[in-house]
Amino acid sequence: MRTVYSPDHARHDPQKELSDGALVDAVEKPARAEIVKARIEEVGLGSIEAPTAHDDALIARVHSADYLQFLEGFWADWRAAGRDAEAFPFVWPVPGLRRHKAPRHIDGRLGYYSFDAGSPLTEGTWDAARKGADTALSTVDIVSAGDRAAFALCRPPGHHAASDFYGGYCFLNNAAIAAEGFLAKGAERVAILDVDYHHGNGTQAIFEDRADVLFVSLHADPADEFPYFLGYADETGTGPGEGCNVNMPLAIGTDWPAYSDALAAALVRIRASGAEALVVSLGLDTFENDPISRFTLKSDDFRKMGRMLAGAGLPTAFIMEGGYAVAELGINCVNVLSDFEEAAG
Ligand code: OKP
Ligand code: ZN
Repeated sequence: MRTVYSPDHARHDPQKELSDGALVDAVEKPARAEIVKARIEEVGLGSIEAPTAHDDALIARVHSADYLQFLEGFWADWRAAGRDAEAFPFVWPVPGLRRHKAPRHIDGRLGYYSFDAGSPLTEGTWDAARKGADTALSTVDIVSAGDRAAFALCRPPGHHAASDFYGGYCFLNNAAIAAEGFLAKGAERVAILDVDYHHGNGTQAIFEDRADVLFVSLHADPADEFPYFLGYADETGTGPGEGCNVNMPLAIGTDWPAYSDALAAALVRIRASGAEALVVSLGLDTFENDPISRFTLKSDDFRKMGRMLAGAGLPTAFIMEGGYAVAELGINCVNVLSDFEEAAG
């Protein structure tokens, strides 16, 4: 399987994040991508290629023009305000306040375009995220040209980013952009399967009123886990998208037997949808030793996951989401991909 990777992911290199009542060492850091890349090389999964440049058209289908302008220009605005540390928002337009226009002040703008204070914005964030979108779109090109699957080693991740706000370490929604890529190549229906431990609230929000993209997500129950305010089972889609959003919240401590039951049900939904292409939001943070998560999948279970995903029989773009920097991250990620490939034949 071919991997698309850009060293520019490391331009997003946050030092600290706000978590558990303190500024702690950042969890979403460059080492994550390097651990995965090293494992791909070690097992010889396939070539590792630079992304090709794509224009903004498909990104602009997913994100609003003003949000993209905010992200691209943020660091210059932040510097102009006399700041040079990593940026964190601290005030948000929750219900009861008004979100009718972006304020002029940089702190107001930060809160307007975000949903959490745990996602540092840095000097290189835009460049890294923009290259991540190219990375995702390049895997769509590879799959559309005939490969059964390809892997986008994106960093930072994307599935928490909605059309006009960032959060959960995510700035551009790479999986949503990939889905738009498959639609632009002629697919009438695309499925996104999100196996990250956290609910992909951004992806859901982007597609919840649409029938052309089915979103199916397995994740920790939001009553107990980030992002807390989306990801419940009764969110089934709105308007024309009614029935095209499927949330499967799972209990803290979920192990492979329970997880694989849910995954089998998710794959039944995807097969029944008539999707012509599959985007997998590949988070590896369901692993038993993930530093911030609380499911109990073992390294070998990721092989079984890869085989089950291959059973969907669809052209597949794997988009890296979460999964944090432990030594097994590379093993677990490549276990999914290599067993997918073996099972897909
Ligand atoms: C991003 B992805 C833990 C803080 C966790 C946010 C987690 C974002 C996960 N003390 N903060 O879905 O893996
Ligand atoms: Zn996650």
